[in-house]
Amino acid sequence: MTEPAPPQQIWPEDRAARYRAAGYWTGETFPALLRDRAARHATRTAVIGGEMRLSYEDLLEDARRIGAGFLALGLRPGDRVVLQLPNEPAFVQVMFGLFMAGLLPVFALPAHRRTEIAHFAARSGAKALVVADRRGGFDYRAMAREVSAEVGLAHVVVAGEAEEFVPLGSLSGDPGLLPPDPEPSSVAFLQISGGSTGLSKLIPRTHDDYLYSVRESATICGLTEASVYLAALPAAHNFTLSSPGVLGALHAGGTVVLAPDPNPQTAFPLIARHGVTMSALVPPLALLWLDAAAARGRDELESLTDLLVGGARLPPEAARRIGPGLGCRLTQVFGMAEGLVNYTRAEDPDEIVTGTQGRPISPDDEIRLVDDQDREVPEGTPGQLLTRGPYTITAYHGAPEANARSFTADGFYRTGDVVLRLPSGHLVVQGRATDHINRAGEKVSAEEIEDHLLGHEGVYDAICVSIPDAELGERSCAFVIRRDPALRGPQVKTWMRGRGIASFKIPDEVRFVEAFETTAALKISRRQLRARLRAAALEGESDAD
Ligand code: OOB
Repeated sequence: MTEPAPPQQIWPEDRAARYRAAGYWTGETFPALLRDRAARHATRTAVIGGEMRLSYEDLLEDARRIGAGFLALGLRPGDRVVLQLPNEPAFVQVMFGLFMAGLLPVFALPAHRRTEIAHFAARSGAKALVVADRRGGFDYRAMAREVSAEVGLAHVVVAGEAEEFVPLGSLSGDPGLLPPDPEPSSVAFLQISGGSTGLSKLIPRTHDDYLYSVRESATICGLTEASVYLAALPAAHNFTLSSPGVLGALHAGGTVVLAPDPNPQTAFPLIARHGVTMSALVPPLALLWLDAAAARGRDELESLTDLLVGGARLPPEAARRIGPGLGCRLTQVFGMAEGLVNYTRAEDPDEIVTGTQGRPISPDDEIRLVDDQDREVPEGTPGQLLTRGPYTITAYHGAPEANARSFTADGFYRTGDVVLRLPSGHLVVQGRATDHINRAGEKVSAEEIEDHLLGHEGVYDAICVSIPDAELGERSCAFVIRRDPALRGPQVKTWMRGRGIASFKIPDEVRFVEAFETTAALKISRRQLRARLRAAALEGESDAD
């Protein structure tokens, strides 16, 4: 097998020169950032999780030890390491440990399972995987064993009881052997795309581009040394990691508190105990927090000044309730792991904060709204959002076909979102042009689910669509033509679970149909079929099983 090429992310030279000249790309790198903050804020608290509390100095020391430990295992700068850890201090320690050693984290989410982790490892050419031992009744070591057998990992490092693997606590090496700082224009890590067509793609982000978005995000959101950021959603997700997130808080010299889950019963006491000032949620969780605040009272939320909401559409009526209901300021965030992030601003009038998804971070974020033929739509008309700029990727890693689909010839990323732009530059997300299900902020590719369903011998064909859902925003519904008339919905779901995929990808509903409508002359595309089935489902025409 040939070694996969190392990830790269290249902007055309004229644009790169412009971004440097404008002061966006400063040449800072992640190792340099941590060293600098440890020097400036040595004894301040950087990270809190459970009963553990790390100062900036501690974090630097741990990162150096862990980074050197990875090198001592035989990994070399530039190697990829799939990082799948829950919201615990180990996540931050290992992330910075990998940065210190010039190793590239591939950020998986705790919900990912064998099939997805194997895909990330194979696609990135990862040499190692870092997991927790067991969380929420799931044994990540058993999963690591299966992944390793499938894709041949050289090392599995486990936070906790390691069994036959390498215990995270045992990693050590000579920090003197850590490599020099990486090139600021080199890839620092790989994010996972939400994926609207088929399997998730890998998103290479550079030190230059990511640190620009982190620094500006921290400024826009007003983070300072006094800020305490609660990571309630998974820390590895782009929203929680950088918008402004864990990295924004550390960039500002503030404190990160890691919540094991985002539910009010867990999060509210943490807010009260640690004086949390800011957190970030997807819309369904924001509504849950509102209900909890109404029921429990707002005493525990005294210190909370800012709540960011993003990842999926926040209806204006819900947006209006957040400020008064939680006693804090709402910021809407419309972002994507591929780059572009929009925020409403502190100085925006209320109707902009509640009625739009913000405006871009950078004056050099270029926005184009186009129709199906890539023609610009008239002012004031919704269009498909294309974007390029100083922190939006120009290509996915090792995916030429996806790149041809997802980027224009002149380097704009096709977000798949349909948006309206106000004269003020604020964007209002209207919907999307691609087929994914945004299930409470988790993006599920219709195609990926259909491919799984087609693997079932009792399934002749399947189409997966999104259906509006009061709690989740959207839920997934699979329309199935069965070969086996005895096949039932619960069986299909159980079988899907056995495929080793994140549980948010299991169809919420399975409906059986006799046939998919096709016209006599022209076979209609799966996209058109999805649109028709979605419309039919909304009218309640098919029978649920
Ligand atoms: C964030 O990142 P991803 O990569 O999980 O998902 C990106 C997609 C967007 O293309 C859009 O379809 C949807 O999620 N989205 C929103 C939204 N924010 C994201 N749709 C409507 N309203 C919003 N406010 O989800 C993400 C990354 C960084 C910051 C925030 C969110």
